[in-house]
Amino acid sequence: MDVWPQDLTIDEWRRLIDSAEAGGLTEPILNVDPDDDREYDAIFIGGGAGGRFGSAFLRARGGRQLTVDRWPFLGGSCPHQACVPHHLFSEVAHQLDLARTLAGRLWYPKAIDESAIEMLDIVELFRSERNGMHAFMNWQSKHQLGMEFILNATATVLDATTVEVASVRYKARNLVLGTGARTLPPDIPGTELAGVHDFASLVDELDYNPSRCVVIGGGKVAVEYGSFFQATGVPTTIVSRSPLLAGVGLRNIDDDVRGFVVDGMVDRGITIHEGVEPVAIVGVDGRAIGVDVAWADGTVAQLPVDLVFLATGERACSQPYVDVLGVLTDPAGSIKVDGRMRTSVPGVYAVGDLIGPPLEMFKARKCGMTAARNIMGEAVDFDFSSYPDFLHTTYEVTWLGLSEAQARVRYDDVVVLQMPPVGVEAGDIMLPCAEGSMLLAFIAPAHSGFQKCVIDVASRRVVGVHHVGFGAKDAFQYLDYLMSRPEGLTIDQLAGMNELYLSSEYFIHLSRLRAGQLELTSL
Ligand code: COM
Repeated sequence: MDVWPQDLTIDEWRRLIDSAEAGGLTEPILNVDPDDDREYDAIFIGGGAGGRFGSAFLRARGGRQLTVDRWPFLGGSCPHQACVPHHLFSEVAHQLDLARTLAGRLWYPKAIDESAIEMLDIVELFRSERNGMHAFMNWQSKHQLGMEFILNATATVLDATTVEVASVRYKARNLVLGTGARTLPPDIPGTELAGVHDFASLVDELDYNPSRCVVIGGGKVAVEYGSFFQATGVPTTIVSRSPLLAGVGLRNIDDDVRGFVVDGMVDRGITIHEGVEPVAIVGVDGRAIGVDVAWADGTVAQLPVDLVFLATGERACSQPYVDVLGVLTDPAGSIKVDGRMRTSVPGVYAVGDLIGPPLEMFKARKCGMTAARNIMGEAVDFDFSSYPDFLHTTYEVTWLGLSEAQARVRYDDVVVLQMPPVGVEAGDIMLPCAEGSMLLAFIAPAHSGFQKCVIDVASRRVVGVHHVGFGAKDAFQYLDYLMSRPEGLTIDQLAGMNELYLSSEYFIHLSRLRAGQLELTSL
């Protein structure tokens, strides 16, 4: 259907997307300007975060783009299966944890009604409402950003300048590939059984309330979804070959943060088996009923399940471009690009999860923007080797820069400002009581979080910040900006900032308590 002449409202977009998802609309949704005879500067294959932001930027620079997506909406997996449901589920985990922790105090009921908590309700809430977000993105992309796009249709790349969509060939000066990555299942029998899910199939397909879950994996996704499952009353076991949160991409997590987080998960009832090998998912009548796990001493035990959650990493969907264009990939299958997002094939760019880790939204969006700027004649690089990072358990965990251990290797003299201070137990003081944890500080101080700022004494520069609590993501976005300036951010500059809260996630007050020292010491 041709929507170019129509000025669809957000509600009309939603009905269109609903219809496409229900199978009522099977034809492509065409939003292509018939009166523009300019050649496309770029065709974006995939309208996720990278494709959408790249397209918006290229348009804003006066170029002409076409964006194609197999789904009937722009925005990609982030609002459909990944970041948005993840944030919803993590907020649910946080709220449930708060309700349980504060039960019987103030206006909180003596106990929360555990029978009213159903994981399926939350998944269905997301599933039933997500098209509202998709509708907005379509409306914004067309109405406000002036993008041309074709949705609900597969793009077939024929060569470096030609793409076929629904039997029509479109030519462009450049291609921008942005079709993401998919879960790489572990190489064990049984991953095809019913009841085995990854983050994507969980939101698309879950149709029962699980009663016991095994999560396979030890990284962010394992910890985040495991915490959600446990919080919704599903007893959860995490099985991981390596120690939890110790993968390469998580190397900057501070040891004290990791300890606080993992201990907190165990306190909340999650069973964690590290250094074990999942060897098979076992099924009866096509449905998973157990996970066979081998311990280091060779013994194998079966963990009973009705939900197995795969959090074993992702692999870029690069093969079609290798086959047709011959783009070079790394050993993990991610497309190789330079700092300008150029692949090994002239005129072909790649962005987002397709080029490998980190699989983060900011990176995808800025990759798209970088490709667009280069296509439009600017020579700009995007360096994402350092960035602020986060995960959720029932807490929000944020980190940026070096861990204390890393800093001690790199610098001769390092001090830390932390709360609770070294030697003080979490429950012994009502701190850090950062944003969003004041009630916890007064009622359950051990739950009020942890924070640490790492400083190089010689330069007085902040080289790492770490936070477990709530609401610190905002702070860390700005701290990242300040710390990554060539001149960095010193304890003295932090001490001069104006805090809006007593125990700020910016570490302002802790810095001010120490910045008077000419020879810095830890706090
Ligand atoms: C994120 C989708 S929810 S996009 O980056 O806005 O396109």
